[in-house]
Amino acid sequence: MDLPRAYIPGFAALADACLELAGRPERRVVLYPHVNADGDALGSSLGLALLLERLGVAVDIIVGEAVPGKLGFLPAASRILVHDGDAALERRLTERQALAIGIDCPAGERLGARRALYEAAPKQAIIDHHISDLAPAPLIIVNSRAAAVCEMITWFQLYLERRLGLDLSHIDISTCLMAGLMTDTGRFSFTNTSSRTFAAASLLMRQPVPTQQLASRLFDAVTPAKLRFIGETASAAELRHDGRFILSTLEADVMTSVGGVETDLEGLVALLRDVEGVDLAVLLREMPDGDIRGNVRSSERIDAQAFARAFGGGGHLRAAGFTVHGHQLGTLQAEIFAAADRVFAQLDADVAAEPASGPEF
Ligand SMILES: [Mn+2]
Repeated sequence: MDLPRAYIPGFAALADACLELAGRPERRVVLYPHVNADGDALGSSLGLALLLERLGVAVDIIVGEAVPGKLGFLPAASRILVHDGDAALERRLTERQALAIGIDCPAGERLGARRALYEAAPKQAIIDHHISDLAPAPLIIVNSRAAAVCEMITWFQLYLERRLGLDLSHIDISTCLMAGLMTDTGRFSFTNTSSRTFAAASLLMRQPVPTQQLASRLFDAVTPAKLRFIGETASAAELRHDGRFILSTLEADVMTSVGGVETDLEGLVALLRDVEGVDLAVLLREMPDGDIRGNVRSSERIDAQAFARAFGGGGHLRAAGFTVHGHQLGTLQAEIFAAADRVFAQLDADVAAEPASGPEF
């Protein structure tokens, strides 16, 4: 397996900075995954921590909020420290961090309340795969073509193995890194999945990674609360425009009676969008403070972002959202239907205006 050459200078500097801390538990590497850490941010942090520890380097991982229940199964997840403003923890970390590494985020950004702690370290590094305008620097390793930071850490593992002449593979490392690869690629289906992603996955499979278990925990598992939300979302759904528009609502009392948490709501609007024939899906959710949160998803025929912008929100072309204050759910629903009427009237007019025959080849 060939290590992508572009990584080598960055990896060499990062390995130097880490390996000089080997055997010195009072001088530690501290990992900072982005706020609301997901499978890639946590999987790559845990994988890197376990990897460095095999080389005698002491590592801490500090996150911004409690590890989400669905990621609690990751090997060594219980050792993750939560930054909750505890002064003693901050002091301990400040004293012993020799190298702070931002994981899956650009420098300093998306670290929330941990930013000062990260910046207080004598040395900082970044490992990230988002598009950013970070200037290249010795300990800044950014590759926006990597599907996941877990892909980058897998190559870092191979780099260390070659440099040190060791086999560092371990089932726990592979499991953590595979979890992040699967998360950020939608189980190897998103367009970011490259031959390098599969090559990295192949390296991880030197160990018997329980891929089926990972897939079911990361993607298929449904909490009892989520099951109820799916039921409520489905039964409140209303289709219009020959089944091309779908709107559903979750009222505040449903949230209260089901008693679910934020992650139980993931995927609900995608469920609406996936209904056959749907081009535009909107889910409205009454928040406890009276605001209404709207999630918008669309097919390639419609601009979800433009739709959300009309209600003061924004996002991506196919996935967007908005929050409105001081509205009754019923009133907002009527406004959404009216906006959808305009969108589909325009769409139908555009289709009618197209030449009857397609382009000639
Ligand atoms: Mn990521």
